[in-house]
Parts: sequence; C-alpha cells; structure tokens
Amino acid sequence: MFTRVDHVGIAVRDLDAAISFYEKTFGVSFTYRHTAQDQGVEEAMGQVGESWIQLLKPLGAETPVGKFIESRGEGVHHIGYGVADVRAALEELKGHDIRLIDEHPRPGSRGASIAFIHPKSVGGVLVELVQE
Ligand code: MC0
Repeated sequence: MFTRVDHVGIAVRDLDAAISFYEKTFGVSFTYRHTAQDQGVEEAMGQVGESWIQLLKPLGAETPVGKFIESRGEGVHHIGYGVADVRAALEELKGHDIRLIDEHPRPGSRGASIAFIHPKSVGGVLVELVQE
C-alpha cells in the first residue's frame, strides 16, 4: 500500500525559528509555506531527496497540533506515506481492524488528497495517507 515516505510532520512552537534552524544546520530549504485553517496549522515544507520535512505550527491551543504540543511538547507529530489511491487505501483498511480518522479523503498540503489513521491503531504513530 505504501509507496514511499512522503513527509515527516514535526510540531513546532516557532515556525520561523524552526525553518532557520533546519536551513542553517542541515541545509534544508523550505520552498512551500501555507496556512491550512481547516487543519489549524501554518506549515512549511522542505524537500529532502524525494521526501519532505513538514514543520507545523498550531494556529491555536485547541487544534490537533496545539493539543499535541501542550501534552507532549515539540517533536515528530505524524508520518505521511505516499499511496497510489487514497480512496482505495481507505477501503482496504476498512477490512482490517484499523481506526480511521477520515472515512473519506480530504484536501491536504501541495494539492494532495489525504486521510489520517488514528495513532491508537498504529502503535502510537499518527499516520497520514498522501496521494499526490
Ligand atoms: C494525539 N495523540 C497522538 C497524537 N495526537 N499520538 C501520537 N501522535 C499524535 N500526533 C494521542 C494522545 O496522546 C492521546 O493519547 C490520544 O491520542 C488522544 O489525544 P487527544 O489530545 O485527546 O486528541 P484527540 O482525540 O482530540 O485527537 C487526536 C487525533 C487528532 C489524532 C484524533 O489530532 C486528529 O484528528 N489528527 C488528524 C489531523 C491533524 O493532526 N492535523 C494537523 C496536521 P492518550 O494515551 O493520552 O489517551 S495537518 C497536515 O498535516 C496537513 C496540512 C497535510 O499534511 O496535508
């Protein structure tokens, strides 16, 4: 089902500081920046090989990333895996004992079609399916 690691989502408190840290320390350049009101985040994406690092700053305390930082602090928030067809992947997962957050795909970063799987079903890791 998974075709690649599309991105690693990292929760940060200060987006500009995190971008600057990754650029100066690791030479990653962040070419995409976007506010996703529906997800409650401001994000910046930097490409590493064929994958991306996604820095996520919460727009408020009651957003998914805001709650995550409040309870766990900054750090890896989710892994985004590429799939050929997110709708077909969701149908396939319904045949397994998996708790889906999204029953249907929704729009995501860079025009992708995405769906989240609950971390309680994946050993504590929030998983995002990404169809480019
Ligand atoms: C919460 N939990 C996590 C977690 N977030 N575990 C691993 N990774 C995470 N990211 C755990 C909590 O520690 C808690 O465990 C339990 O899940 C319930 O947490 P909660 O704080 O009560 O949170 P809920 O239930 O309100 O929501 C958690 C859930 C939510 C994952 C369902 O955050 C969600 O729907 N996420 C999907 C959307 C999202 O994350 N959007 C932001 C990225 P305990 O053991 O204490 O019970 S947007 C994005 O990434 C877009 C732009 C894109 O890539 O295209």
